[in-house]
Amino acid sequence: MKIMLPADSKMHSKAFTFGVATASFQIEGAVASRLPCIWDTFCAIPEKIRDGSDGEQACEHVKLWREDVDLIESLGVDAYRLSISWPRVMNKDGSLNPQGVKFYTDLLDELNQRGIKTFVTLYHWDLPQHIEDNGGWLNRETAYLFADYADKITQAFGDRVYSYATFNEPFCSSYLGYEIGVHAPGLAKKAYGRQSAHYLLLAHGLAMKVLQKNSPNSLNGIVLNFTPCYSATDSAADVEAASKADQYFNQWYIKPLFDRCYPEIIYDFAVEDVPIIEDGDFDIIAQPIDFLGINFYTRAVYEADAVNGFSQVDMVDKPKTDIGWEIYPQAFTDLLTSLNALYPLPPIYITENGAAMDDKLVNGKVDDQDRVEYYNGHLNAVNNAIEQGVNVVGYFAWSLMDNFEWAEGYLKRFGIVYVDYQTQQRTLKASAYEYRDFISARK
Ligand code: GBH
Repeated sequence: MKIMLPADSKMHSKAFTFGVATASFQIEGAVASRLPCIWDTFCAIPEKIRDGSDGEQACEHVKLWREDVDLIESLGVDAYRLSISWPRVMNKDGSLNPQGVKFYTDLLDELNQRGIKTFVTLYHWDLPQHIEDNGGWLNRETAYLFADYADKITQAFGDRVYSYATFNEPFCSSYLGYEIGVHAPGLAKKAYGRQSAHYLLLAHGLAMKVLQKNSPNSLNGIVLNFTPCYSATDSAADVEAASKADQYFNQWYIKPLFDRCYPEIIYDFAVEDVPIIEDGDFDIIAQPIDFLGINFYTRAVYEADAVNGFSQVDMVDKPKTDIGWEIYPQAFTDLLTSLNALYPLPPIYITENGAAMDDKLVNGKVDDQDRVEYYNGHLNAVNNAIEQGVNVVGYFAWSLMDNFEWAEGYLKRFGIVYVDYQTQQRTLKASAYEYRDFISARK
């Protein structure tokens, strides 16, 4: 199996950026050299993480980062997307922690020296625990603390960063973390989900202003995840259900960025579930962005539900990855063309796309042909969207290497590089070789 695009694809041009992505908590380890964060706390609650694991070791990236930069370079990618651990770079009193800052400036310097573009996400879910203890994303004050963190860290980084994203997937923080409680901090109330989403978006807007002031030459934006919603049948009720699910899970996070309001499903809410929104909030949220990051993994199918309005249907007998997510590349094309029709989008980077597979290391090799096929199908889906006029300018594979997969612990492997957690040895999988060859074949 090869990764192959049509010969005339725009993605064959060197102007298109290819990269690999990671996130701080999922790879760094070295928890003792930073403040505790909500994921440390969450991992300590029995039953929350499927294998009972935590971020204590992970990929020991803080120790092995030089080796990991070699690894990234060996793939021949144009860019590396990483996230900054807020609890590693800031002290409780709001001052910068020089040791934590040095870790990232050394890393960024090394990447820059090797001509690898740096895509930095300021928040990939690891909120300092002392801020959660003060209400976390249910406290409006946290949005201002985030803007202050953005201010200090971007000044410290100077011109080292090619692109900043404020947040990774506010949906996951608000819905998974505060509404259904399967992610940190593990709270479960609809009103919490909606309120935290609003303060996360407010924090994005406040931080965007800071980024444009402190780092006007970098490409600044946000990363959103989308799970496109399809209706189980053509019945009006199911079509309506899919539309409501789409408003709730997807449009909720993008519509305010452009249209200065939430989707109309907000009018279905019970009074106590409607978030507190202050005058002027939408003007802050809708700061112009230089790029939009889109993370895509799978789609979801919905049917009407008398109680909840919509409920997800399991796609039995359909191809799935080993984490149970349906493999449906057409949804990627549909997503990109529909967003392009709905909003005046800036250039788009696909900031994550990938598959979890139960990889096995056999005689020093991992023959993950199913993952190669996933990448081939999804890169072609992106190419189809580009052909239909969508301005996608970059693509990042999730992930550089196997890592801590949140509530799934270390059981699910998303890497194109295999990690043996006993020895911390990294081994390129077949998908890494195919991705490398595909990238190097560009004109
Ligand atoms: C991303 O989250 C994260 O940014 C990254 O840290 C993580 O490792 C990676 O993806 C893999 O999970 O329940 O079948 O409807 C993605 C989160 C994935 C949430 C798809 C919604 C819907 C699947 N999204 N999921 S399903």
